[in-house]
Amino acid sequence: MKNIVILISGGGSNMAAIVKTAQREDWAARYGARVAAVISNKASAAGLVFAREQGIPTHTLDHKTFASREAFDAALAQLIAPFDLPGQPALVVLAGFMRILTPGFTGQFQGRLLNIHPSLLPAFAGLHTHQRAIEAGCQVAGVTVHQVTAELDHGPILAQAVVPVLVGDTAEVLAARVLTQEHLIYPRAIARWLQNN
Ligand code: NHR
Ligand code: GAR
Repeated sequence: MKNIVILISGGGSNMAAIVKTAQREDWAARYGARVAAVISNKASAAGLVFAREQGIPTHTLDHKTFASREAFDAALAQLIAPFDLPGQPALVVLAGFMRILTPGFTGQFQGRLLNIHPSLLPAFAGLHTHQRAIEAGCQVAGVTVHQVTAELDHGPILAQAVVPVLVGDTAEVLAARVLTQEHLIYPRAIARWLQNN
């Protein structure tokens, strides 16, 4: 069985969309894959509650208790290790995960480390994407699923979706419009990745 390990920091709605799609489409039978664990860097992440309700093992790894990013990432890799089997490497999925990962970590999981970023990359890498798109006068915004590399929000693009920016949009309103697309394209991109890998 190929293990999918999902990393979150907050609401976990993308994680929930992936879990629900995996159930509905029976990814175990179709791809031999399952969501094996959900890891959060924040104990308060609402997504942990959903994951536990689904019977998925959860872990919290509080980055504030580590002296360096390297130490945090090493502990994160240790948590993933039991799911990372010889011949069956784990797929690691960032879903609203808010800690920048070190080159050591991204190198270890290169090619099987995915992220969803709420902008049309290469525009608006980094944070506060919706506010920046509105302030730039963009008429469209959107979301990108990409492979994670050492360089933030710059890995190969796997999927994108576009939404309009409407007159009067606030960052919150635009974020909600983008999020509905995230919930559609992230499960699709992961399913395609599973099919091809
Ligand atoms: N790590 C690498 N190496 N490469 C990427 O492409 C990554 C990554 C880690 C996370 C998600 C990303 C996004 O989609 C992601 C992509 C957090 C920050 C950030 O500045 C930036 C981008 C992303 C996630 N984080 C602050 C930090 O100091 C903390 C911010 C906070 O806690 O609110 O790590 O946008
Ligand atoms: C999503 O919009 C995701 O694209 C974004 O945070 C939200 C998380 O929602 N990710 C980033 O901004 C990464 N820096 P969720 O926790 O409900 O999936």
